[in-house]
Amino acid sequence: MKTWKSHALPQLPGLMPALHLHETTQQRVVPLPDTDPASIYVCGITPYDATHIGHAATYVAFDLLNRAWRDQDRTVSYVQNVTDIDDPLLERATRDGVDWRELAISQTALFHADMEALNVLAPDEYIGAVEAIEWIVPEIEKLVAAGIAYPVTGTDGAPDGDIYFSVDAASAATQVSGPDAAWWLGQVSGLTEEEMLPFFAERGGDPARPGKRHPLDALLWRVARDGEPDWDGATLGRGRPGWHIECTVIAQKYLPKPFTVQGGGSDLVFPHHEMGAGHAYALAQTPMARHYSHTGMVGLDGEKMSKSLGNLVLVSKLRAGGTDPAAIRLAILANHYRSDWSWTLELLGDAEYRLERWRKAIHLAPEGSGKPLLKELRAALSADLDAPRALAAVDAWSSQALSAGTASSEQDSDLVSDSIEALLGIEL
Ligand code: 5CA
Ligand code: ZN
Repeated sequence: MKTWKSHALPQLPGLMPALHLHETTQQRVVPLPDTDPASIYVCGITPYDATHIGHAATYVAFDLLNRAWRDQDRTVSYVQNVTDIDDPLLERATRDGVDWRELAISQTALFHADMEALNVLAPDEYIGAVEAIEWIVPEIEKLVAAGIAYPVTGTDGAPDGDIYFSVDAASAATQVSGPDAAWWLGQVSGLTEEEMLPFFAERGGDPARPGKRHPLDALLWRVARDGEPDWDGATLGRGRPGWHIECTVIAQKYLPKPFTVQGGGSDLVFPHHEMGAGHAYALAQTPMARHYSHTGMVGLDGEKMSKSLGNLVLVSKLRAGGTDPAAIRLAILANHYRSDWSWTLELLGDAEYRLERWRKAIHLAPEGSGKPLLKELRAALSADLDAPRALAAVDAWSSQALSAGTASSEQDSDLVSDSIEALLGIEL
């Protein structure tokens, strides 16, 4: 599928130091693998009610990582999906009386325009779940053949056609030797089964479905139902894939096994990334990713901003109202990517004021001020993408520039403006 267009990336003198990033499975900040190339998969949108500030914050966070890697002169492979077939998308299309394909196409286009406006570097591969079905089917067939996937039985005791991933069979099959040679339920999230159950029910799972071997077994293939779209499933019969296997297969098709970083919001830790890791391990006998990284949840008025709650602030609406997208990006960057935070008009107002100040200061760069600022930006971003610290550094630099009395230099202005653009994605 077509992706959006990246703005040109200024080249900076020198290199970003070694990167450290919080690792979900270890719950601490660790050095990132520094082998080239770097590879990242970030879970994309389900295309309705896009793009709200929570989505934008997640993609801006991983954009900082992408920019940091590029500042280390690394080659980066970036893959993102779009979940263009799923129950919530079908439900929304039915509610609004529109064709689900039209809804997905229009919302994906809106998302791309928002990403471009927010100066998020585009992924190399942007893949829809629908276009991936032909690759997904043989992978599910492999899991069935290996005894890791099974058809559930209906109330009459006969298989009803839906295929599930057996968490017990998968963890038993991955107990092979080696330093990281295993997957078990809880490897990614660190949750106990008891803690998993409510998340599973909330986030697309069906713990109470009769006929499953384990309440946390996840859907791999849903056979055709009346009134729902379906695709050729070869030996699986017509139907459509479950959510987690889509991302697993897309990531494994386009990225190394394992790839460097799996990213998404913290709402994806369980079950999505947990199950994805299990699927990947069962298919390739290697971990899905070396590193799991998750962003905090953005809220509005004390609640998570989410499509189901309907408490959304849309990037496109703000843009249509004349808000500068660089101010939206700055408002996002004022929060550390791992913290949960709330969108407020005050936050946007502060970002607009900050942007105006930076834009005034950029023409008055004190001589010799560019290099120290670049060094501090790199230090902040290499330490778990500390954008608030980077913003504070630019604020301090701006105060210095705006206080009269120092000779300004065009060379320093250029370096500061390139640094802010290349590392923070803010165009002055
Ligand atoms: N299509 C799936 C991933 S495969 C999905 O979760 N789609 S989504 O549209 O619901 O979310 C898109 C991305 O934004 C995901 O990475 C999700 O974790 C993140 N996200 C969703 N809501 C928020 C929020 N309130 N704050 C921060 N990130 C969010
Ligand atoms: Zn995903």
